[in-house]
Amino acid sequence: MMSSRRSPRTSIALSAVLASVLALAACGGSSGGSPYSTSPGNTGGTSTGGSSNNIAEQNLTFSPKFDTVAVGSTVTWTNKDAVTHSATADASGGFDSGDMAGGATFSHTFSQAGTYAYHCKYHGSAGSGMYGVIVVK
Ligand SMILES: [Cu+2]
Repeated sequence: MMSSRRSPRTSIALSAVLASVLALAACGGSSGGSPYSTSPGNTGGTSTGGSSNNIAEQNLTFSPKFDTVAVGSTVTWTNKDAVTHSATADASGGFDSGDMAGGATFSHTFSQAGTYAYHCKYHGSAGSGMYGVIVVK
């Protein structure tokens, strides 16, 4: 009689183990997210995120790299490097500063909510190198 009680307990324990294995598998299955993620700590940098209408192009980096602005905002990029940069939307037909020599500025007004990924055509490409993301909301 005593031994007959063990059986259900054992199967409950097994179910618990199985459930946690499945939970772990589910966690491991989710991939690392897109390079356009705006979640804090995405790159571990100190000045990658912000909410500014002014973005610096400095040390081959857009700063803030991940920017959040309100609908209708005009964002101005300023090239603080000596080399030529650009602020070019990843999406074709999007905004494009063209060549920006050292000291040059470029402005674009975002009239629609959305996520706008862009890059420098000389030092980056979509999602890598010198790139940035503007979230308009
Ligand atoms: Cu550049």
